[in-house]
Amino acid sequence: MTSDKRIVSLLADLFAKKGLENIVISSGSRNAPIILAFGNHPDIKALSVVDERSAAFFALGIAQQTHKGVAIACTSGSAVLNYAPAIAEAFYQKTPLLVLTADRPPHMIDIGDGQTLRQENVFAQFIKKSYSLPLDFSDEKEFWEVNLMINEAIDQLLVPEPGPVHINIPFDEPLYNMVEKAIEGEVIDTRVAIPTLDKSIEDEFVTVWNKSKKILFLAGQASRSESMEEVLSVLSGFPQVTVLTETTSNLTHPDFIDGIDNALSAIHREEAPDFHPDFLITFGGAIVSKKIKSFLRRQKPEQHWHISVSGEKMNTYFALSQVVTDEPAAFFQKLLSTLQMGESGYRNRWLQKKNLVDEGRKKYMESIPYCDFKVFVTLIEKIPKNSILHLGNSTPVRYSQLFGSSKKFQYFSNRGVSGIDGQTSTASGMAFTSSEINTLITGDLSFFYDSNALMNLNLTPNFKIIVINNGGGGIFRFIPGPDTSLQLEPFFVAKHSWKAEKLAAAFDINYFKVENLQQLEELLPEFYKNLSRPAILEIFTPAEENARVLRNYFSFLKSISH
Ligand SMILES: Cc1ncc(C[n+]2csc(CCOP(=O)(O)OP(=O)(O)O)c2C)c(N)n1
Ligand SMILES: [Mg+2]
Repeated sequence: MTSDKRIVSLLADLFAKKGLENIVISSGSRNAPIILAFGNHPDIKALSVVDERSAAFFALGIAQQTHKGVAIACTSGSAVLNYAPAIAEAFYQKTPLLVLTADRPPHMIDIGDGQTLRQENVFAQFIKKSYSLPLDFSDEKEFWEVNLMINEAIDQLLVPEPGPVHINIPFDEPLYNMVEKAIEGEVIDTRVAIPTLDKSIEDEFVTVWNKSKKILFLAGQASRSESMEEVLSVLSGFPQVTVLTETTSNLTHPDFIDGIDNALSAIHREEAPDFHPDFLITFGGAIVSKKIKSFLRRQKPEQHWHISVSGEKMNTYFALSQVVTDEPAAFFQKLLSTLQMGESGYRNRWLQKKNLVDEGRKKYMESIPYCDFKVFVTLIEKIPKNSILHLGNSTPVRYSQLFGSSKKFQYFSNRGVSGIDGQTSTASGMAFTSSEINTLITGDLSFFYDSNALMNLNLTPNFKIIVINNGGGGIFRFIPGPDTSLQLEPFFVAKHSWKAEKLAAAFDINYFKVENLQQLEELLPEFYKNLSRPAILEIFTPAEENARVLRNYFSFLKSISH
């Protein structure tokens, strides 16, 4: 059985035939045909999440894990607009989200009908492509047009790079009628082959490489890639090469500089020219470190090349010289044998800084009281191996950078647009589809903001939420500007004394809390042992101490390098 709306039964048919599996549906009436068609399809897994904002982030988490398109479907009106934050994140983080919004027929828009707004093209600024389906098809030709359009919409989710696609679908009443047989679509491959790279660009790359004495690779956000790790490990052995990574780049090797802010804090103004690259090579998504952005913008590299499949012009440092349209690991691998090793002290200079700050950090840690910094050290050490680690925006994703990348984790964070509005939902989506333990480390404001993530019957026991409750947005006590403002506590920090305990009880989630390091160390095994329910661990930390310790940390690194 399926909906009698032929358009939507065709859509569900092609969705399944093209190998997509998951749809997250939010309750509503206008989207009833979508619910009937997808919900009854034997090869489609339909999940129900009521809050559209959370549902879209939940789907984003599934897509991040599976690397396959995941659909979301909602009713008409403001429900649609609640998808916007996750769509923007999917767009900038390059995650395939198929957005299905039910609508009224065009003649019913802006005439005073209920739960209606202008939905066509509503996500235009941050969507790969928007489609509007007709109400029905009347002949063979129209059928083929719709069939082609749906094929193309689904293919667009992944090529040339992944991202969100919107299909707005008008439905006439009655909405709930069923028929026995679905409309069968025909699968068409609409993907266009990526043009092969112009050989002259490869030659030019090699020329620039061979005359550069200071070559800096900077790896943006990406999921784990063994081929990238392998080729970069070889290149990081070249004396003129330094590889900078962040935890969210998911690349580890002892020769990579994996604590960018640590190392940069120990580089003095007068020695900075020795560390500046003459050839900067970037790939991947967002970079967390603000320090590296200002370092590279202050003194620009002579050459900056960005490598990506879509060939986007990512001019982050206002020095972009060339864009290479290729898969980065394959591109480096292809050229590896032609890249010369140069004589240079560049690699060693960076590695010396890394060693210096690593030693310094150990010393510094011995001297500090209980605070966010210390809590983080314990968490990184004690969170079980092979965990997927989700890092909330604000300080969690920044603290994680200070302790280097560990092979024992895969790191995720919504760094596409860095919102605090959906990390819990996203992490819960990934936990849903993965067999590993998924730990989210989030700030209190971010947690309370996305508390509807808990209003979800699909939460799984492998989902562990660690809330670092420092009574508001601790980041604003640290960054220069708000820290000296009279508005600091009410408006920037948004100081509060809320606790997560009763929220956890409302949604039947195990709850633990700690207020010092000893309690934390004792409780962590129990928190992870109980795998029958998802769980929240709330860690209360002293707000003012946190900022002081972090500020002093960077001053300390500066001082030891003199
Ligand atoms: C949707 C959204 N609104 C506002 C912000 C701005 N913002 C960034 S961090 C932050 C504070 C977060 O506080 P918390 O989650 O407690 O983390 P902490 O700073 O204490 O680590 C705010 C409001 C944002 N990034 N996204
Ligand atoms: Mg906080």
